[in-house]
Formats: sequence, C-alpha cells, structure tokens
Amino acid sequence: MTIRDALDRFGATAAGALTAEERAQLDRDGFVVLPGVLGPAQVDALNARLAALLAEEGEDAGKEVHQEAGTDRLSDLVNKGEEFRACFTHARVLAAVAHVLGADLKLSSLNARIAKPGEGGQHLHADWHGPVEPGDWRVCNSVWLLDDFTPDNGATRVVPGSHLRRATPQQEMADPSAPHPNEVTLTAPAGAVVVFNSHLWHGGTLNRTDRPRRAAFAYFCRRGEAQQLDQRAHLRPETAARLSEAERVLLDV
Ligand SMILES: O=C(O)CCC(=O)C(=O)O
Repeated sequence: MTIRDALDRFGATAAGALTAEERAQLDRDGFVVLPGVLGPAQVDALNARLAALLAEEGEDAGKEVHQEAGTDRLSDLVNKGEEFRACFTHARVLAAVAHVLGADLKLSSLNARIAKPGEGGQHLHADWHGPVEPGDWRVCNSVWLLDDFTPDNGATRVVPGSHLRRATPQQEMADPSAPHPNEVTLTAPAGAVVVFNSHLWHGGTLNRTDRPRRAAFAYFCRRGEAQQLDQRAHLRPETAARLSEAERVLLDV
C-alpha cells in the first residue's frame, strides 16, 4: 500500500476534508485551527492516560525523545495506548498535513508536553535546523489541545507567515525568547487541533495559571527524513498486532 492509498483510507484525500479557506490559511499564515476534532470524552480519556503514564514513568517520562525543565513530557505515545490512535489517523488533520507536505509524509513522533504552572516559556523556534525554500517543506506539526488554550495558560505562540521568511528566529531576532511584534497566541477550546507548518516560528508561552496546560503533538515529516522517534525500532508487538495496513504505512513500520 502506498502512502496515497493510506491517506485515501483515512479519508484525508476526500473532497471537503479541508475547506478552501483552511488550505489558504495554511499557505498564507502557516497554521490552521480545526475546532472540535476531539469530543469531551476523548479529551478526558487522553488526559487520564497521560496522567497514568506520568505516574508510571516518573523521572523517565519523555526520555525517548526529550525532557524539558518546567514541563512534563511523554514520548512514544503510539505504543502507549489505543486512545492515541486518533492523533495520527484523523482525516482532517491528515488532510492539513498532506496539504503542507504533499502525499509524502509519515509520523515522525507522537509526544505530549504539559507546561507546569509558572513554567513552559520557550524561545521562538522552527522544528527544523535551518531555513528552507517556501514549498520545500520537510516537517509539519499538529497540536492536540487537551485543555482550553487561553492567553494565560502557556498556549503556543506563532508568528503568522514566518514560514515564508527563509530564516530562523535565531538568525533574525536578537532574543528569540522575547515577544515578537507579530506573534499571536493560539487560543481555542480543548478538543481543537492546530496544524502548523513546522517551519513556522513558534514556541510555548509561560503558564501563568495554577493548573498545568496539557497538549499532545503529532509531528510529521517527509518520508525520506529520519523520524524524531524511530517508530520501527520502538514498535511493540501488541501495537503491531492492532495496526491496520494503512497505519503501518503512515508510521513506516
Ligand atoms: O507546547 C507548546 O506550546 C509548544 C511546544 C514546542 O514548540 C516544542 O516543544 O518544541
């Protein structure tokens, strides 16, 4: 099965999976907010599973990919619960990722990042080591909002259109941790997904509330790129047993 067949199977190539305005926003601004992708029960189930994993993994949580002070991170979620399947197979999300990368994509990693109260601020960055020519996109990310994202709770900030600048924030900003004059903070209710071109300048903001801000990140790359987490090397037999052929293609396992 080819990746195009797999995308067909997930409904990502269906007419109407994305509106013309959503596609135009991805091109122009570098991101699109898809409201209501998850219902409240799914959000609760994902949060319950993340809490159980954090309790189980303790100090080791996140270490397969990255640990970060001030946050709880979890990695390799493909192998850590059927609940997470939705995060890499959703028709509209895959349609948006395919709009950026073309029918040349695979999952790079599926992680969670939880910004603790009083923590979570990040430099503006792109998820790629250097500038690329517009159109030659290598990576695309999706943020799965597991709490309402508000102006105060550590929601992701983005600089609309910055994916087209042929430059990284480090190259253009004296201090990438500082506010950018054109940045916007992504606010939306839990259950929404924001798909963003990963060459877009973005970063977590400081969580100024007394509650954690929870989100999962399904990160995609072109098929020729190395995955952030080698899905084949990490694939557990029980996961392999439940994957469909289309899911295997998407994970490249
Ligand atoms: O959690 C967020 O809002 C952004 C996270 C991010 O961009 C990162 O960890 O690289």
